[in-house]
Amino acid sequence: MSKPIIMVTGATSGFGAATARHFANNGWKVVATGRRKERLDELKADCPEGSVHCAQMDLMDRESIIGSIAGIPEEFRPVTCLFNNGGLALGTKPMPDIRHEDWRIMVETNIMGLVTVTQEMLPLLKAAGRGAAIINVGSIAGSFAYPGGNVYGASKAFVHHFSYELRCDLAGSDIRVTSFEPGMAKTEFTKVRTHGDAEINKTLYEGLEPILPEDVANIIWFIANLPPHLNINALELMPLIQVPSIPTILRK
Ligand code: NDP
Ligand code: 8X3
Repeated sequence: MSKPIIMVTGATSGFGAATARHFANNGWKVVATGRRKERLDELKADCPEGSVHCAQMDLMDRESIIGSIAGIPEEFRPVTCLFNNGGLALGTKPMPDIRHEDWRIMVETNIMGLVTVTQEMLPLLKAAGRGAAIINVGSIAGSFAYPGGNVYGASKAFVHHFSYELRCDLAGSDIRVTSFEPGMAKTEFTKVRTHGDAEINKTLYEGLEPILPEDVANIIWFIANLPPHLNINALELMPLIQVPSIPTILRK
């Protein structure tokens, strides 16, 4: 029997890298995408022979997405699961202390990149038939507002709602759609968000037990391998040390 195939966006780091490794080491084939070619090559070298196809892709560039998908070789088609994971936050400050350019990059990556990959991947997912799945990475930031969340949080609220819209549009097809919405996780996310502050990325998690990339890989594995008649619409995940608290009161 042919092996199932997962396409992972943002496979060069964090959730995406851990998920790509987990699937490749457990009998799936993986189409691994991202901008950093050397990291894609490292991932491929670490995984079982023939299990990974690397496709360099910039989520902010529609032509790059179309070209990468067109270049997926026959032996990595059809695709059973699309893990729409690539994305980022840029900036931690509340308005008006924001950089407009950061907002543009977040919208182009987290929103336009995700919808474009989805559209271009639909024929490959449809061809996989029963059991196909799209897993979109949202965030608790899409449900819980906080100062400095602004466009990042709004982009993840988009991911949640777009996932539900897709469920409607794909009704009657074999494709499941899940919005996966994690809270605090230790990846390179905060380094990227702070424009490269590796120190903050270390100290932020000191003394805490955040979600780890391997935790996410296990959950994506669970979702992708559910019986084909089941669909998790949304899955919100927090580490135990994070709580969904009541809205803040400002007393004068
Ligand atoms: P990382 O920074 O570790 O990984 C982000 C991945 O996204 C990288 O592989 C990066 O690849 C890719 N990416 C970013 N921009 C682009 C682009 N323009 N084109 C292609 N790929 C891109 O962070 P995480 O693993 O934490 O992030 C993964 C997802 O999880 C994101 O969508 C994030 O918003 C979400 N998330 C993270 C949480 C956290 O606390 N860490 C919590 C909730 C959600 P490359 O740079 O090589 O292109
Ligand atoms: C990342 C989670 O709370 O840092 O999506 O915005 S949070």
